[in-house]
Amino acid sequence: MYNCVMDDTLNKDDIERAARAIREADRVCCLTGAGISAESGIPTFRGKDGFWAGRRAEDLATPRAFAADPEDVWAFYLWRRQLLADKVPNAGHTALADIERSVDHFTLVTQNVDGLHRRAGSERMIEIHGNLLLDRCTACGVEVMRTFDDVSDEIPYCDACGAMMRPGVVWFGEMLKPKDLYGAQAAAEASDVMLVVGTSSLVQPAASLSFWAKSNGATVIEVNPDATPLTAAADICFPHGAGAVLPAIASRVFD
Ligand code: BV8
Ligand code: ZN
Repeated sequence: MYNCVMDDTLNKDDIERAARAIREADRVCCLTGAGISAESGIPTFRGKDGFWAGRRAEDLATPRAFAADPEDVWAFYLWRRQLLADKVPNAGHTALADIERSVDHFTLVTQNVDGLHRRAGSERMIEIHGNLLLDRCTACGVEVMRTFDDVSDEIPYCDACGAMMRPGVVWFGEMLKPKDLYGAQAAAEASDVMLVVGTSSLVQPAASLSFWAKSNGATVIEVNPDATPLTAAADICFPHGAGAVLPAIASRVFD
């Protein structure tokens, strides 16, 4: 029995419909965004606290910003790494990991770079925008996964070729890794249920995954307190936080 305290504002019939759709699905794809980590205390991109030193994250997460002032952008990512160091997965992350264990073909596609899904136990997942603790060489592409204890205050240099390292994330204006993008597209297009949690559905190509799933006949379930460009196309909408909705759904998937 999955222990979950039902939030009495949730629509119980919709919870039941969503759980049944997942239970009966052969393939489930889940797309998450910054909103699922909001309840772990991590600022979302477009929320009121999505700024750093008065500037928008989106203006700093670009190759142009890094080329113009690598130290400035490095300091931004260092701040985000330090912010993340004492954060833990919340009930929404944990519920997704539990649902993954009860579904034969479950693929989690996350836009988040905070690593909280993996720490919550998710395994079959694609981090399509990279990972905050990954450093990548600007020249030879060598990647080094850091721990919170060995992140460098200064920009590190590649052990293999001596070139400057950079954060191992996908910046605005950069291509996603083809294997990640194709894996995510395949999972979305093959899904019977597309669970979309905590994303404004504004960033491409991630946001298109939900519409591709829909056009291939998937039942689209959206979990987001705010309306998004996906809301009108979703089959079931939960205008609530992921931390309440996902455990409620998970508790009914198992019963
Ligand atoms: C690409 C890693 C093509 C970095 C991120 C000009 C040139 C090239 C491309 C473009 C261009 N103009 C536009 C584009 C496309 C661009 C794009 O989509 N821009 C947007 C802003 C319009 N996309 C790209 O650049 C992508 N690459 O297109 O390449 C190309 C082709 C040829 C040659 C070269 C390139 C790359 C996009 C990846 C960018 N990197 N992250 C880092 O983290 O520092 S994206 C960044 O945004 C994060 O990953 C974040 O997750 C993601 C999406 O945002 P959300 O996750 O949705 O977060 P947001 O704050 O927006 O929303 C949170 C939601 O949660 C809200 O709706 C809120 O209501 C909800 N919420 C709040 N609390 C809760 C909650 N929900 C549930 N529970 C709660 N408790
Ligand atoms: Zn190198």
